[in-house]
Amino acid sequence: MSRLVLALLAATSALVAGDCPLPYEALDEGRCIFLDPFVAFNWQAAVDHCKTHGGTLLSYSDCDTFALVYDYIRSQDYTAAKVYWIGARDEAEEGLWKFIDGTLAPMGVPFWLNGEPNSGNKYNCAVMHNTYNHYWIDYQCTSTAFSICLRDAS
Ligand SMILES: [Ca+2]
Repeated sequence: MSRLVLALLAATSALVAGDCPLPYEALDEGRCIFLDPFVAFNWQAAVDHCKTHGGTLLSYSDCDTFALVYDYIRSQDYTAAKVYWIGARDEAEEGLWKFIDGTLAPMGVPFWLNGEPNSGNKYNCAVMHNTYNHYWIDYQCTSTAFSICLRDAS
């Protein structure tokens, strides 16, 4: 094979592989995603599940990531039909939504369903809910939902 073909093959495999360790898949050039459609967890167990797998429970505050994750969820019927945790909660102070790393989560549309969060101090964790086109709503932290972990590609 020519040197050019070999170079193209190398570049292609690097893009496709995304350097994501299993069970992760490439989300984009720099990030990996692991959606676990088999076991539902409460919020804290989902946080721990992602940590065990070297990642962080789904947390984002930009529309590009929302769109990528949305397309990923919607690409299969069985994943489109599920509810997924967001790594944000307002348990420490009602109404102050923070990600696991302590940064503030975005509020309002387009992340949250219009009018959400609206359920007060018994609903302190956020999910992407399939009934609401996977916009965020507040949810009881002790309920169960599915996990999506993100990590950087290596
Ligand atoms: Ca709350």
